[in-house]
Amino acid sequence: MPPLDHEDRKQQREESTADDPATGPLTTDQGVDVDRTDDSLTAGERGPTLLEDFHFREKLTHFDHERIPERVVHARGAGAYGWFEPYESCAEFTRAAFLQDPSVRTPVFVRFSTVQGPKGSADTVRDVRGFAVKFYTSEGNYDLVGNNFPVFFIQDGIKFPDFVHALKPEPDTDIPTGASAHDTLWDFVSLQPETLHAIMWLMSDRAIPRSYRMMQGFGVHTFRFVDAAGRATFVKFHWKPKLGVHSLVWDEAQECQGRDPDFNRRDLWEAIAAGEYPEWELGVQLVPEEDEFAFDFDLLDATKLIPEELVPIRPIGRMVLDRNPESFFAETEQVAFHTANLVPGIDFTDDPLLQARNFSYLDTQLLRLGGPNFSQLPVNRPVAPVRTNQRDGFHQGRIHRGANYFPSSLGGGHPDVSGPRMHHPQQVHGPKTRTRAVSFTDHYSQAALFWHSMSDWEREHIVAAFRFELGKVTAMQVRTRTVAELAHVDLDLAQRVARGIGVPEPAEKGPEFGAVSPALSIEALPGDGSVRTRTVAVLAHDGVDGRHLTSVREALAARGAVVEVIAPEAGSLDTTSEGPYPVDRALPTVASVLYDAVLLPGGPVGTPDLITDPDVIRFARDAYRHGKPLAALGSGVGVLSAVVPDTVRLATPTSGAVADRGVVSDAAAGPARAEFVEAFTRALAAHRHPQRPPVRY
Ligand code: HDE
Repeated sequence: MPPLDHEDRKQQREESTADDPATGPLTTDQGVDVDRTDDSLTAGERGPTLLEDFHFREKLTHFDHERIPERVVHARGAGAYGWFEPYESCAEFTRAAFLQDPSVRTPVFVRFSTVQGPKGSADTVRDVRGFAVKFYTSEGNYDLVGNNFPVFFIQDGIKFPDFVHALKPEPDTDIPTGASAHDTLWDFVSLQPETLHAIMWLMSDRAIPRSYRMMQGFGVHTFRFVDAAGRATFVKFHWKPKLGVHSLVWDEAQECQGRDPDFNRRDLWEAIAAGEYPEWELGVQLVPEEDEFAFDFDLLDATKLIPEELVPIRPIGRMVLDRNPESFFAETEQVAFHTANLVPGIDFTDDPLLQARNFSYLDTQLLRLGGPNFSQLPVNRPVAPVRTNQRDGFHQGRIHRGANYFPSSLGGGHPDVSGPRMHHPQQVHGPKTRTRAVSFTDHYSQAALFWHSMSDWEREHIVAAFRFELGKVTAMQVRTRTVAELAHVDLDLAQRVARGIGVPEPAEKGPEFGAVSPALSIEALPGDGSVRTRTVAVLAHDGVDGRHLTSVREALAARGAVVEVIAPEAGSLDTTSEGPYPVDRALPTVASVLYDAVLLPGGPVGTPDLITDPDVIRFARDAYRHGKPLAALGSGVGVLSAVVPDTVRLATPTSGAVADRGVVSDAAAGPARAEFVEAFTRALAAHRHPQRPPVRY
């Protein structure tokens, strides 16, 4: 089948470079079999190591050289392979081959990342997430190197080193790791209002995704599609996750950093390993060239989005990730993305941020991957044939044949240059100038658009995030200056933040911005309503009613959720009705922040232990505070109301299956009733229940 053939080619090329340790004994790098690797060659049993021990020297030398520089930004990441297929031909607006035929699947490699922290930092920090996609198309590699926010912090790439220096840890202490809550970042923000729109996103729950599988991706810049006739259309790219957009809450994200610093990476890996392949829809916003100036912002300004209400998103295809890498270093670490990896039919615009990126990515790979031949690494190698006159250099892996110059007659005139036109013949003129376009000077209206488009609970989280971040800033003038900037976005926002951080509330109103884009709220992105891959912790104990465990597990597993039975000790539980039942995890090894929901089954004995167990109390209370679904069955209902007294106000334990703001209970004994399972599934699908009354502990 042609589509699979194309995919297979990518895999076959990788396999040709993979080694098979099962074919024989350990060898040296020269292929010499090794008889013993635990002891060095010494002069006498207790004597010094001999210089001639080539196995020892090779082993140690290679180890000493194992590290390469980590990425200067986006150092920590996770990757996966998959494929992309268009829904229908996009020939109407682009000639890009991979967007023409719905029966052709193009292989992809995707790397998700955090930005600020080093390679060993935690996943669940407040940060932008990178969303970089490499399409191995039949016309060569196309990289869409995006983020999970649709806007960026600066407008011109020449500011990138300033911004990143301010964002990275303070230069004297190298503190904080993976965090933006420190003086230099906020100093920069308070002096550089163009950052404000992206800062609003950074303070929102978008900056703490529940899963890489549950976040949007954006190309950010305006690009150009070019059709076969050479007609260009402006385009913005959007990835929309099938599972919906879901986030953590800040308290949970922080605890997660300690409980499982690999939370997002593990989630991606485990989902793919379990056959739960994450999927995104690719959508485009198209703007005809003649409408370039139809907006009250500049299409070339990467701090602006095009509200979906103005230009709807047109779905054009889907991407599925279905294969984990085999070698983190060889694949995820060595993958080299570059905004200038384009295919005919997709082109740049003059966005000054994009122009800078087109320089930076190649430059950075030369250092990081040690020379100009990194495109030969398996993960970077195109499936399209490569015929180039580039030669030699460090780590040259190709044996080139024929001429190495153009034109050549001696090489038979190969390769010739008969490919399609690579660049759109855009007209360019103007004086050389180092200025910022006037059309780039509005920094507040879209920050305000974002604020006004949030639901109440999203706004509360944003205010809390500003208070947290600015509350950690030691320079009071930076706090005050930032709040003054926020007043230009929205006075209420600025005053609420000011009250929390001990600076005077600004009284002066900035301009009023009334625009709203409902599509920007997380509430507008619930996903397909399924509970697939959501994780449920069942807190059980000896003497539990086994029918609760089996019925809940069966019902939820049938819907694709992952149920884990957790007990104070590992091994198995004694149940009242079903004998011993395996325990998936021991309570001390897990925490509520690692699950999407918590369920308390019942049973005739043992509940007093649970009610007083501090781990159980913390588990259930955390789930409640973090807005997660909480459920109880049989005598578990009493346990729930004892350990989380606030739930009593929501669900009445005696009146059958009751569900209120994500708290679901059914005091009936025996297997979980369908009514209960349905209510719990709905609560789980909603992901979070932020409308709960404030917690008293
Ligand atoms: Fe990047 N960025 N960036 N960036 N970026 C890098 O390239 C840079 C920007 C993004 O998983 C670096 O290979 C400049 C916007 C992602 O390997 C570096 C500017 C967006 C990744 C670089 C930007 C991104 C990077 C570091 C301003 C979203 C990780 C290592 C002009 C649209 C890719 C590397 C991966 C990585 C430069 C701004 C996304 C230094 C100069 C805007 C997802 O080249």
